Amino acid sequence: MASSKRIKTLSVCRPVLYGSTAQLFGDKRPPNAPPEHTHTWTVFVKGPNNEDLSYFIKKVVFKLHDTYPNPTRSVESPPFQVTETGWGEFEIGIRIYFVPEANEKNISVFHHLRLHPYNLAPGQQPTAEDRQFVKSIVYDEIVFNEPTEQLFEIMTQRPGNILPLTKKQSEFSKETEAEEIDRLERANDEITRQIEEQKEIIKTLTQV
Ligand code: SLL
Repeated sequence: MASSKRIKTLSVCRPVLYGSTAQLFGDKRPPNAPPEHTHTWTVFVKGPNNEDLSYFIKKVVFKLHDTYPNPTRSVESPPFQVTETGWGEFEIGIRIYFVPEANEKNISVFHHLRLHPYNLAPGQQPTAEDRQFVKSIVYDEIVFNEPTEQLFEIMTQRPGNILPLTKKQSEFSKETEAEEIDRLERANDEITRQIEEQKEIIKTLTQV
């Protein structure tokens, strides 16, 4: 019989996506939106193929900026997401609670809500579409080390314990991987530039 005993030799893991999508109002202004609001946005935790994660996630609590009424939003059933309108970007706290069988503490991540285009090459101007739809999504994996027997049973009854390599997903990973490499290369160039700049400064100082 399944129990809360832990299986010492195992870990089980599930892929998740968390992040946000945002859209400029344009002509379609929601009737109740305050005049200073410019965007509709959604922050979420979901499966890479939109699968239901509620067999191991009990609830997700999203902590919004204090300018929002009731900024702590607890979502107790899927979809684990909050949709709002607003004008500004801010850090959203995302706390994920697991089903009782897991006997695990909650985990907490932070997501920077993006409303404006980012990650553009230096000098690159955003297109109208870049401005209209902005998404910022992180791929992550939740790992249960030494799961309880009960959780192990729940997890192995479900498909998806092996990361399905669908076309969509591999494209997604490649896209984010390419963006990350790009970001690192640009950071590297910038640091090299700053080092050279500092070297020049030191040179002029030591010459005096
Ligand atoms: C900023 N530090 O200055 C951020 C704050 C606040 C976001 C962003 C509207 C809330 C409301 C809203 O978008 N708040 O009107 O209920 O950019």
